Amino acid sequence: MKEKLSQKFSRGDFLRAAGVTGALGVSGTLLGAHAAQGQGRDYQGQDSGMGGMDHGSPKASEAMEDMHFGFGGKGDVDLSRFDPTEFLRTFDYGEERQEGGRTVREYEVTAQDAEIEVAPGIMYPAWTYNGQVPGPTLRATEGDRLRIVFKNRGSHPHTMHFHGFHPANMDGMFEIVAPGQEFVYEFDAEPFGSHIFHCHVFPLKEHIARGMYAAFIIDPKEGRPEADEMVMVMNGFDTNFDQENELYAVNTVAFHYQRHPIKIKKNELIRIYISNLLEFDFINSIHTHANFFDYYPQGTSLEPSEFIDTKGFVQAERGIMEFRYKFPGLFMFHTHISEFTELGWSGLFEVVE
Ligand SMILES: [Cu+2]
Repeated sequence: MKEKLSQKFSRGDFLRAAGVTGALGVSGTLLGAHAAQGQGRDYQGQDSGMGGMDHGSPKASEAMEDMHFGFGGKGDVDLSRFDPTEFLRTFDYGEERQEGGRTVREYEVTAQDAEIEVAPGIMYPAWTYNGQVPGPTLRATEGDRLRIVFKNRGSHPHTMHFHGFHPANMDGMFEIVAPGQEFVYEFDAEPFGSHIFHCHVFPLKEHIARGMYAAFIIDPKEGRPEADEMVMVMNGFDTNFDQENELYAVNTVAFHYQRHPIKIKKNELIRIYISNLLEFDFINSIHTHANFFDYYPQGTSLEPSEFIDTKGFVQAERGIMEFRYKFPGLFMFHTHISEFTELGWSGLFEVVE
């Protein structure tokens, strides 16, 4: 039933459900609603972007609420199943132990089919690592020995293909793991950087579009400066299987960080491990409002290569963003591809003193 509903929902339906007439109107409305909440004011006096309506009437407020939550449905997803706010700062360091004088980290990853909620009321039949999309963010330090016990409990063959150095037989390319089978990947963590892993079974685009990807962070031995760290995986979902995405997001749930702004502290160093796993669309991007960030391509250097406020990404491109906000308040971050913004890839930082 749920699957049927999601399959019927097209890209155009999302736009119509949201009442979208133009990019500015929608962004203004969303931001206006949140700004009003954040500052304890009501919607009156905010530029709602709803030309021709009496902003002060209860009906208008209701309409605003509808538009605000209208993106992908009313209300919220079931956060007890997957909460993108929690995912943001969750790192899986595996089970750590010493073997022959070196650090070994053992991880358990299970492939499984799972219905995931990608927008309020919109279910998607995903193929996942550990029942979630993105999969767990695996993290280690350069030089650690990694052992990843991969169990395929899904209905299709899968693998784990890590970006980084490893022997040919650990590439997750030829060692297809059939349903019910297991495979143990073992290799050294190198080079340090902001990496990814994903399934490499063909048809590749389906295995990726279904959700088989995650971030893979290798820290430099000397570490990086203390920061509030988070992971953002840019993705999208083709809910009616027409090889085109109906909605877009960071960390899966459309508009999640719009509904639940990311709280950060004024002047604190923020570090984001960001990657693009979007399928079907060739390019994605991130733009931070009222700020610029240091950017480290692939995270393989300790020196930033750019100081920018917008960065484009092809598929599998990733890096590290570092910045601080010097003013308190709500600041939008979103892809600068306006169409994707309106279909879910948009959020807010809430900078507090
Ligand atoms: Cu797969």
